[in-house]
Amino acid sequence: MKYGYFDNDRREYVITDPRTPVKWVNYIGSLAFGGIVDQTGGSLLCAGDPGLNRITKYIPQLPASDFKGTTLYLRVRGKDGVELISPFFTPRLDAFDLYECRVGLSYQTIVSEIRGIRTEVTIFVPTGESVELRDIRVTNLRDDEVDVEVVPVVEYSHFDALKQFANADWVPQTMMSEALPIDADHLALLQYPFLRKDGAVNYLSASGAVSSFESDRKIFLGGNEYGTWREPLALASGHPLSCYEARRGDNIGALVLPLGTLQSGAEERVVAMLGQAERDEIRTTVTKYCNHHEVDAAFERLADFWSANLSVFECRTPDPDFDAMVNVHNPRQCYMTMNWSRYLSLYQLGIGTRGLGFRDSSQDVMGGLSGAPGEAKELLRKLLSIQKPDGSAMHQFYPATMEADCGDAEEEKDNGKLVYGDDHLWIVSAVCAYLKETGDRDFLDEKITYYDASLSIDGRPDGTVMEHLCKALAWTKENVGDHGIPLLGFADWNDCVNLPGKAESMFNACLYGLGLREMIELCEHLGHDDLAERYRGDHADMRQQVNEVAWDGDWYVRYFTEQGEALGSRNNAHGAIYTNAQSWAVMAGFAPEERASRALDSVREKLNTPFGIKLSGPGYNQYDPEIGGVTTYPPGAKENGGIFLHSNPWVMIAETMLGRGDRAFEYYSQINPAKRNDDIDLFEVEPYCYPQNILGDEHPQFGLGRNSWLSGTASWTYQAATKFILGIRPGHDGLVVDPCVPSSWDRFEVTRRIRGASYRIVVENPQGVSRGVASITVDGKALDGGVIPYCDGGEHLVEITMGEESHGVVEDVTELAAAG
Ligand code: IFM
Repeated sequence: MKYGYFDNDRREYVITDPRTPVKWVNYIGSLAFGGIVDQTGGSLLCAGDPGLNRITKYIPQLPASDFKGTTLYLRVRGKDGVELISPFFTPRLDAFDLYECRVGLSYQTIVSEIRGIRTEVTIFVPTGESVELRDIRVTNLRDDEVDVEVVPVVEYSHFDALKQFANADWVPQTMMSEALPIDADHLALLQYPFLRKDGAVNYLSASGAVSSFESDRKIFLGGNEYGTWREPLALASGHPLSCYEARRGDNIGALVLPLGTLQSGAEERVVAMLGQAERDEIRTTVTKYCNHHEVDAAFERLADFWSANLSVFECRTPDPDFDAMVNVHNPRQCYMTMNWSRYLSLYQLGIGTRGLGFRDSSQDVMGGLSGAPGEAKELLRKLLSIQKPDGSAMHQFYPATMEADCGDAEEEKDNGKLVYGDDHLWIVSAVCAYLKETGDRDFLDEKITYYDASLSIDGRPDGTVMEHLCKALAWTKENVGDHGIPLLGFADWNDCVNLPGKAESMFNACLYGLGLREMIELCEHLGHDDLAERYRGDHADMRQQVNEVAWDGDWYVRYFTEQGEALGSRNNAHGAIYTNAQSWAVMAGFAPEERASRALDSVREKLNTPFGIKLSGPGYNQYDPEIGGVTTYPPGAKENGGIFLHSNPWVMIAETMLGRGDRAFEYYSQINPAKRNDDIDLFEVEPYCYPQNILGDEHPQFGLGRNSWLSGTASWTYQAATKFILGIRPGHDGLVVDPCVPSSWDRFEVTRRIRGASYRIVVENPQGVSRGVASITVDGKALDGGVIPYCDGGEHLVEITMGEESHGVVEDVTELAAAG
């Protein structure tokens, strides 16, 4: 460990050195109000729309030594005079005796001790509210008494995050501050752009009395514009702040909150509040949280939410790093991606043309739905409402307005390529996953409108959810190219391979195949035999087509250009093999057993590295407009031969389908960020969540992680670990048990809560196999087959013995292929 460690009992990661290689962040609140908080207390907050309702000015591109968005000072008067302390390390950067940033479940607690003053601050957003609370406790560890003032500071952004940087006269001319008395002791310092003065405004307030405040950065820093955050002259002087209500300028909020005299050993508490609300609501919220019992109760509600969320799947295996991720950090990341999509992180700043992606959110639903099925269903409804009447989908939507667009494909409007060929297909798997988890069959009959921007929402055509799914499959069936493989459109999952004209995509073929498998299962469950039969036929047709045209000898090709050239083929000097064509051919049930293992062996031989599996290789080494955005990256970066983590769990899943548990687990472990905790200077990003990508071995910085938190990696690694490695996955008729684990594991346990019942599943592996279930008992009774029927509530004990004599494998890839 270098910068911190996992505290599994408290379900936290503890950062012990604030000088992490890059900022390490956590999420608080939700897209409705919330954002990211870093390990030095900086926060990027927004409400509803990160591009158009930004609250704090957090500029990730500035050096890590700057404070960003929010910070805290203490002004301490002791026997040696006035001292300034920054308990969050930045901006003063003084050496600490103790520093602990506890990265918790939707909260961050920063504890620091410096020069005999201990500060503990817990930062969180009460569920469903539009205010960030900073619960601050200061303890005097010195022998002598001290006088302490606490000074929370926020630097505001203009609500339009892009304008903030684009117009340096208009923005400051419009920014206003105003002091709003709450009662005789309390005030809220408001901040708003002039044009919004009658709407929701930002405010900074506190549970303690405010002795003075500042709203203008220049006055606070002093020094005629050359003061610094390290030594703001207005604070260092020891005098009260100016109490200036700015009518233009660079707005900040700074409150001086006197805690009075702290005797040796004494502790005082004050809560700072940073919120956004209509003026007449501010008083209610501030008054509420002036009562510290309300603060404690809000924190407990948050803890209860997370206990319930995480209790749906808890495991105990021989690998503590696996357990830490599966029990806490991975489901937390799944929940955050389901909420934030790719809208706001240190790397994706929600500005301009990035909304919630159809494909991204569909996949996020699959990872987040077991812990939060209600939120997952809401998101599914939104996604279905941006599916078009023809079955294809808009690429993304903006949740504040529910307007949708086609993302980068808008550029190709005139060339008739407005569609990403994969988007609509993801919803099939997402809805089926939701149905398997919840058994909510009524959802299939719910009517949801299709997206047509030319019509008002009330005038749009609608269809049942089942019809939406059928239309999605039908669109792909009807839109194939010269090889009988589905059209690529502007792009498929790999956003940045953009081939002109009627290029075809093996990924879309496989995603279609998986969608068909899901619909076959669903129709069988519903007794829709004719439809099931039709989809079996469609699956068989596409399977045959893929195997006829896309097998390249040792692996499947990835694309066909309009001219019929195969990409991802042995004949290509660059981009000769792509991981996804191999893993997905197996997941779709298209690859016959021999080709499946050959294709996955090729991935291992050509693309595997100690830090993960590369997306493709070798990397393209110059820009080629005919191939698209992928060639704008140097070899080894991102989609161009980088280790794009999202595609790694697909290989794990495919390996489990072949019963190769040792390999699946090796692939799991090599990208497990918890395992990078000891070589973290190379990895750089947070060890408690998955990054989107790691630089590949063609890049000089091989092993460096980038773009942490908001990635489909979260959902798919969680699914790979829980449903395929541990092999406990919801089916329509019961809980399927089909573990595929390292042969060295002799035992593991899972507690799965689903549909109102709880199953404690104890798995013994006396023969050291990877896959195969020899026997199952439920509450002492032997079970035939590998599906535990859903029980009507209660707690149940499931005992499983793994062994060669398998009857747990219910959807083996070759069986399905044979059925096709
Ligand atoms: O699949 C995409 C995703 O939608 C956005 N980030 C990159 C991925 C791979 O290109």
